[in-house]
Amino acid sequence: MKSKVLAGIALLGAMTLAATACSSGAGGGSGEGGDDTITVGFAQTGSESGWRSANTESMKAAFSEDDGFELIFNAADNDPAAQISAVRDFISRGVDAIVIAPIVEDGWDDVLQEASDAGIPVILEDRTVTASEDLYAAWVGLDFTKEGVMAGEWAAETFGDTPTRMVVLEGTTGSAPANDRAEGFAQAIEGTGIETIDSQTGDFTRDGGKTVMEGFIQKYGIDGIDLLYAHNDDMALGAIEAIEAAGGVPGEDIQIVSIDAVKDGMQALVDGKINYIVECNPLLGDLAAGLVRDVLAGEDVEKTHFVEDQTFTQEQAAEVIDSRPY
Ligand code: GZL
Repeated sequence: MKSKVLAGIALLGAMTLAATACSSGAGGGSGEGGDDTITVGFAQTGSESGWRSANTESMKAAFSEDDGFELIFNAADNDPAAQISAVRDFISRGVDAIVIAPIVEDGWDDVLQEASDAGIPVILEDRTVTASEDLYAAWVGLDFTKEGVMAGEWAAETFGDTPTRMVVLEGTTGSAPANDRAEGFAQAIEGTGIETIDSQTGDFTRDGGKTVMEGFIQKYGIDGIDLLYAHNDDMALGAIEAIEAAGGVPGEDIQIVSIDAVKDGMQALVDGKINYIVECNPLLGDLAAGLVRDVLAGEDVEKTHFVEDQTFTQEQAAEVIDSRPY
């Protein structure tokens, strides 16, 4: 499968210019807007995290009326069945294109086939699916396995052969980021002294991270845990509340490595409560809009488009936190 690696925000800007320059009306106005308006149904996961809010904002800004779109937005509240029925609703409304951030990887074959049969192209943004790649036009997002590897490499370098008791706050069960971040991290810590003593989903939410961490602390005690690997910042932030409520010092008694690099996570990193963060760039709106235009214009687009991520230590976070766009 050919893929394209898109580096950083600068390229996002270039894609925006390209997308804006593309001929409008490529959708033929078969949706609900005027002749040249491209009607797009966007099935978002929900509003589970700070990352999701930034992603939704980016998508709404890119699929704006000023840019020739009519966006029909649905947030599925992290409910896979509700998300699939939202896509079916887009199909019945005859939109020009459908964009999906799939909550979980499985269960998409039938509805994607229905969209294909209806002649409505589907673009995936953010998370991936296990359905055949013939059933969607393109995907743009992040390399979740690589994010897990980068987080694991920090842990391996930090703890090495030292016996280290780690607990894991997993993302939404069945989601690509949860599966791939677990896999990448495990690859990176192979042969080290890091042992996973417990692992449970916090569903990518702050409350979920706090509740699960409270359970870990009840079971092992602050002194029984050396390291927390959180699949996203929101769960790490919830865990920090639980650690502090139990009289522990996050970032010291229990070191924390997380993924996303949203503003609140980066602030906790600056404050020394998180030790390392791997970025997961949510600003995918311009790329997704460009792909919708290209696909509707009949252009030959590559199937996968990776956006590159970076990593942050506490020192690096202090240098950049005020200039970051999310
Ligand atoms: C990753 C995205 C994940 C984020 C979470 O691209 O799907 O979902 O890491 C979000 O914060 O809830």
